[in-house]
Amino acid sequence: MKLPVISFLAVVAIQASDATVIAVDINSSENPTATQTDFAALVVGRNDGAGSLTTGGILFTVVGGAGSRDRSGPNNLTRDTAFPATAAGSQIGVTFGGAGDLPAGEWKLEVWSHDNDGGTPVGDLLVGVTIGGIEQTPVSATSGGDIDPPAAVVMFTSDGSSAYGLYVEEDNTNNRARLNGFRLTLVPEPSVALLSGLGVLALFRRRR
Ligand SMILES: [Ca+2]
Ligand SMILES: [Ca+2]
Ligand SMILES: [Ca+2]
Repeated sequence: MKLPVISFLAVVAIQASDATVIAVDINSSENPTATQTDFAALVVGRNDGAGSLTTGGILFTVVGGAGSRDRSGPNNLTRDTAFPATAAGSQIGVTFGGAGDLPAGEWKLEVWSHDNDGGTPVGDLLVGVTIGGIEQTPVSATSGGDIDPPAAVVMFTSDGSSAYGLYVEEDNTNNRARLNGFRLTLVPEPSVALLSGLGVLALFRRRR
C-alpha cells in the first residue's frame, strides 16, 4: 500500500506548487531596499504615504496613506510601515488593481500590521477586504512584529470581475493603524487534487 499513498501525496504536492502567491512588503522610502525575502517591495513615501507596485500582473496602490517610517524591527517585513493621517478609527488600504484584475477563485489574504510606532504593539486592529470599494466585515488582527503568524488572515472569493482591496483600521481612538505588508495566495481547488489522488488510489487497488 505504500505506492498509492506516495502517488497521492505527489499529486497534492504538484497542485500546491502551482498556487499563485503575491507577496508585498510595504517599504518606507526612508529605507526602500530593506525587503523581506520572497516579497516584492512597494515603496511608500515617508511624507506623503503614496506608493504603488505592479507585481503578478496586478497594480497595487496604497490608499489613505499619509506617511511611512522605517524602524528597527525583528525582520525586513515588519520593521517598516505605512500609516494614515489620523488616529481615531484611522484606515489605510491597498487596492488590488481595478475591476476584473484579480483572477477569479478563493484567495487567502495574510496581513501584517501594527497599532504602535515601533517597539511594543499596544492593541488590536481590524482587517478586511473591500469589494467594489465597499468594506466587508473585518476580522480582528493581533498587532505584532513576527512573520509567523501574520496579524490577520482573511479568506475571500473573487468573482473575476469586481475590484478588490484590503483595509486596516484602528479599533480605538488612542492608536494608529500601520500596515507592514500582505500576501495573497490563490487557494488551489481541493477537489481537483483530492479526486486525482483518490483516482490513483483506486487504480492501484484495482491492480492488486
Ligand atoms: Ca521592508
Ligand atoms: Ca488598537
Ligand atoms: Ca514592511
